[in-house]
Amino acid sequence: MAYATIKVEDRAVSSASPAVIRVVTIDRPKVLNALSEEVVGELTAVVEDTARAFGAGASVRGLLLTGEGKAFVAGADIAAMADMTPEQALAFSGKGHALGEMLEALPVPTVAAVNGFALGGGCELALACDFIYASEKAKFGQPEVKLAVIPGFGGTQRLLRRVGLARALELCMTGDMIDAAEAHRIGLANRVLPPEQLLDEAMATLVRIAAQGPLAVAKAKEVLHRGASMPLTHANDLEQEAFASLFASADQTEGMHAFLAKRAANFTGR
Ligand code: CO8
Repeated sequence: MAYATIKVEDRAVSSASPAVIRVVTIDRPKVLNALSEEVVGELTAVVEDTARAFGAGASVRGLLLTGEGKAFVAGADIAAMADMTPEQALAFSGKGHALGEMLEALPVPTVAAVNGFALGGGCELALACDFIYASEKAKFGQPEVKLAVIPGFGGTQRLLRRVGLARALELCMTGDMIDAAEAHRIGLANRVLPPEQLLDEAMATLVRIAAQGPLAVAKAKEVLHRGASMPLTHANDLEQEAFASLFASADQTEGMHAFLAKRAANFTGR
């Protein structure tokens, strides 16, 4: 598929395996990769395609999201939003929410490799990924109040869930930017890395996950994301059912018997 605002590359995990990691680079560096409707539409298309490919048994095992140039994403495109009506803003925000929910529902792990500014919709896009690896040069923030609006791409709710109410309130109400070290300290970023190691380390994690049972990885992701907004007893029920369902997979038999036979497991995703 040809895209105008993003670059998409499937990178092999190793020469011995058909598995690939899909690397998606947002590519509008002149406007610091600001999210226009077109970018949101293309990201949605690539996430949908990845979900379809996994469902059809293709070997895509992870998605890495990053930005070209000095920004990850400096927010939604302010030029495109400046004259929006409330109805248009509602529709735009809806597209952002749909993308965020699709990323969370994707049955493969997603990493935001935040190479620079992740502001507004950019911070929200990173928050919709399973984990955030930050370059030492990264800067995070929800500066929407400076434009007299609020986050509209899931930021208020995902920040709240990731860093807690007090920190989310502070970030969303001051609009202050924080650096990578602070993002790590408050639990927004999983790791902080020298810029030249960022993509390699994000890839290395996805490659490590790609060696695990794919159905189990997908279930772990699903149970954690869905359980996060459920009462504990319901979330435990979800875990129990997911745990049991994996015992119907060939990979569970293979994984456990390989362990007992002291050999490497050969997972097939079935
Ligand atoms: N939208 C449009 N253009 C932008 C944006 C943006 N968000 N950010 C930067 N640009 C443009 C600048 O206008 C500039 O263009 P030009 O060269 O034509 O003047 C170019 O990118 C380079 O930017 P700067 O010259 O400003 O670069 P600096 O290094 O001086 O500053 C900053 C970098 C601090 C990141 C600065 O550009 C900035 O503050 N940007 C805006 C950040 C912001 O407010 N983001 C939040 C936007 S609101 C939002 O994201 C709400 C999301 C809601 C829903 C989304 C649903 C999908």
